[in-house]
Amino acid sequence: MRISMAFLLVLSLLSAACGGGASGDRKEYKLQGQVLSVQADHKQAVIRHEEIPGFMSAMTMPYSALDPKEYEGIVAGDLINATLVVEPTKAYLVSVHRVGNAPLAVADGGTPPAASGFELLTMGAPVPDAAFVDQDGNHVNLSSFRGEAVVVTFIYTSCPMPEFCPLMDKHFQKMQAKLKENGNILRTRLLSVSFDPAVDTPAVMKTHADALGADKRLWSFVTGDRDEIDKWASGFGVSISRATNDPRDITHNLRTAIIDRQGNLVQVYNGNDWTPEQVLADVRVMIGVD
Ligand SMILES: [Cu+2]
Repeated sequence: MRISMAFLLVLSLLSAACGGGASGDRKEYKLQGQVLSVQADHKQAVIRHEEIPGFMSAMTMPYSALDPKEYEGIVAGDLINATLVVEPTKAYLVSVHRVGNAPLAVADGGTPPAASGFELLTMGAPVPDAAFVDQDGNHVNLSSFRGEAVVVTFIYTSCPMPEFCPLMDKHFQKMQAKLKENGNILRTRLLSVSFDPAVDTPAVMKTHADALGADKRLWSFVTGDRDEIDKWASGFGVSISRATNDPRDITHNLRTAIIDRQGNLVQVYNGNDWTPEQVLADVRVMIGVD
């Protein structure tokens, strides 16, 4: 189930306001599911959970615990109940209770289903060209940005999880500000690729980009043919699955990559624990100012 537009609007308004005094915007949901894996430091567990009415469909994804103690004694296969707390800038579990244990299905390992036949790009190799439409409805290709370093990430504008796409948007917002500070001497283009073209039309992307203060000289939102985008994204390690009964229900991981000015892949970041400073430092070191 999709999160309501009203709630999304509240989320985006709050993040625009730096989240100050946002305690009234904490939401809680009951989560029931099976733990597929727990990190050694107990900070995160991959959980396959049932639908969370009013918030998200059944899916498998990593969840942080507010306190790592919550995951102590929890092992793969455990069936749990927990409370999912969603705040404007983060989501986490509290009150994790083990209610049983069941064998894990053979195919489960916490990894999303592999997109069959797609191969990861090799570091240093050229990134295949891709055709996009941007937030102004213009047709652009990856190769349109040749001559600029490109920092690319994959998102959809209605993603409900604060630590997923909305965090990528915030990181890109910060990178844009830092690039502008020095007149973009790094000659770097920020590229947010939506894998949800059915919803993310140019008009929707434009509204989203404007709300984030995206300056189109530095930061483009693009999408394209859904299957082509999925395939292109998979080269970076992006895995996207959509519920069969509702293709708007999207489960995805996060990848952010740096492409050099000649169009070669030079770096890929997994997940959401990279920082804008780190990525721009890597652009500076690996590609340079020239
Ligand atoms: Cu997302």
